[in-house]
Amino acid sequence: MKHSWWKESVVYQIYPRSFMDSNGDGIGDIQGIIMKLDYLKELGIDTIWLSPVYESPNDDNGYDISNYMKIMDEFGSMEDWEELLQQVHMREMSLIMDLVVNHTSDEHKWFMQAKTSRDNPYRDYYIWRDPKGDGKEPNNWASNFGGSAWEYNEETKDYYLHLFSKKQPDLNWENEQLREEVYRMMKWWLDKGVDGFRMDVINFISKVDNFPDGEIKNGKKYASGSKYYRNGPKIHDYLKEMNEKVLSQYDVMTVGEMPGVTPDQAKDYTGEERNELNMVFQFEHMGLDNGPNGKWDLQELDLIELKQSLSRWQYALAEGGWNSLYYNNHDQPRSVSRFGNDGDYRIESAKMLATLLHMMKGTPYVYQGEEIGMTNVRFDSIESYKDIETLQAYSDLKEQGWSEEEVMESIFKKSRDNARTPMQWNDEDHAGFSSGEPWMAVNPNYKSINVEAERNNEHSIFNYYKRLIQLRKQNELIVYGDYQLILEDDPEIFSYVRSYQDKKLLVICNFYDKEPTFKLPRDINFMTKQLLVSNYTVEEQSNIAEFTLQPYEARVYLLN
Ligand code: TEU
Ligand code: CA
Repeated sequence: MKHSWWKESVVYQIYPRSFMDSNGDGIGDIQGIIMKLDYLKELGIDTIWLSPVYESPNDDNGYDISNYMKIMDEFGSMEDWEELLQQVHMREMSLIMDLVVNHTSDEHKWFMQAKTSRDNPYRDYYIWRDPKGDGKEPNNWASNFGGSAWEYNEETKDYYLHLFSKKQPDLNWENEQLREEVYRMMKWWLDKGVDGFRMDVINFISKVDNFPDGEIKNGKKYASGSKYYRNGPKIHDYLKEMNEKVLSQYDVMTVGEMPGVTPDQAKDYTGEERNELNMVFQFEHMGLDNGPNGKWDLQELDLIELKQSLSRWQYALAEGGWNSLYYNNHDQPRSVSRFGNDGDYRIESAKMLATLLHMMKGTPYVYQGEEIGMTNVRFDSIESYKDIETLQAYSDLKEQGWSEEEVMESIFKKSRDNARTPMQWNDEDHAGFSSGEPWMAVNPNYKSINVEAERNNEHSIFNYYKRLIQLRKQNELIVYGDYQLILEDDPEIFSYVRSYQDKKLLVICNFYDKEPTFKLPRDINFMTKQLLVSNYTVEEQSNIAEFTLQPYEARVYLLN
């Protein structure tokens, strides 16, 4: 397997609005990030992924971009951004930017032009279709945020496609001039020195061009059109072109966000010889606690399914592809609340989950606050929620007859705002995030869960993450070793072995608060064992052939 810097990196995602406010207006900003770079260096981070900081009307918190080459006023100026890049590089870290080119904001100058007339030169940068029958939408696709995926435009008497909010019109990648504009913009950032891109819903950019109706389910008004726009017919042509014209000319890393991608498809996107992307964010494990009716339909996670899912990805991309490893980002609830236990075993379970992920093969991603075990939030009323998807779901589910309690229970478990409450830096007002009123309320648990407290405690989650990250740097085995799931059928223990040259790594994680017995499979032979990390104190001489695990216990052994 070829060695690369991005395979050896640990990435930290910053959601700028909620990270650190430097000027007291309640909104996180670029100078705030600069203030915290030493903190990220201390944690051992190599690469920072910055969620969008571009000019935006903020219908979807910056994922609706009105100017790709300007910084959002609230976040600072281009000079601030340049200072950030320089400060990141000075600390020998890299910076990757969010590339959102499936859609723009409806306030982008291209769309402002495009919507004015059918013969405007920018018209074809977007996707337009005539009304069907007596003025209806061109097809029955639902937007990912609810409602129709089509919006009527008075001036041109037709509809434009928006797979997300109506303020996020989809770009038409069939148009070569549009593609060239995107490539030019990417080069402009790369020439400034950015080290790569995280590409927003990049497997949505090629649509099946006859726009067939989707299948209506459960009496819903709109259907999912996803099989007609995910991994569409020209997706590989576009990515190869982007690679040839832009990416291949720089030493950068790329990660494509890809809802609905399968392991086989991911192999094509990330195959070493294919010249497309380095890795993808897949969603399989993020859907395991969804019921048949999707994300708001709550379902208990089945550990066997999680083991099978993560292992399937480890095996599929073992040769010539590469995995990204994540539980958290700005769209997902907090992992300690979702997969762990944010009550009595918050610390143990956060460490166990981190162990499980960080010892796998792939590039690990840490989302801000994960490293201190930040949890989901339960705001008293829907008024405190800000996220467009959450607010839309609240009204849609109510309309479908859900009770207030049922809706709020789903929001407590799944809302994207769980990840977006301000970063908890200390136990002072607003958790040290801002001296003013934050744009979104701080999680009330900041008095006990915060960076300052974590840093001062050698047994903290933060110091455990630090240890896991160091281990990855000290052991090529953790980066490049082969993966093998063991104890496949155990319903409580997630355990696997990594092998590299003549060494093995044995990872043992108890996923629940019970005390199951671990039995080492007989075919795992070794002469010496060394405990690399654990979340409980382990006796030096303890026997690993068979032993009882404590609640959420995790251990990693190096076997020789
Ligand atoms: O997310 C893509 C995506 O599929 C999300 O809609 C995701 O499924 C959802 O948030 C889970 O409930 C990306 C960005 O990460 C997200 O923040 C944006 O809202 C979206 O694209 C549109 O740009
Ligand atoms: Ca600010």
